Amino acid sequence: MVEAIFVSDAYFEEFQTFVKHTERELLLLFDSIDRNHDGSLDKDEIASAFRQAGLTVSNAKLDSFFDKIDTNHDGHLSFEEWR
Ligand SMILES: [Ca+2]
Ligand SMILES: [Ca+2]
Repeated sequence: MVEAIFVSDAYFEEFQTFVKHTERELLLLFDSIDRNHDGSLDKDEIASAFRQAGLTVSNAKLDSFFDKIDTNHDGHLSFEEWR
């Protein structure tokens, strides 16, 4: 990445803060969806998260959303897959 040479340290630090912040947000979101606190999200937890957000999602949509994130297809979303 040639452009990186011209990026100032200040900008880089800002970017790192942004990434860290985003990751924290993602973790908070992950934790709030992980109702049984087993460190992974199953389809029911995702479904109730959608419901809680006031979204009606069809089973087919939920399945394809889940499959997209569940890269190892074990039926659970780890934080690694989630982020
Ligand atoms: Ca869980
Ligand atoms: Ca998985």
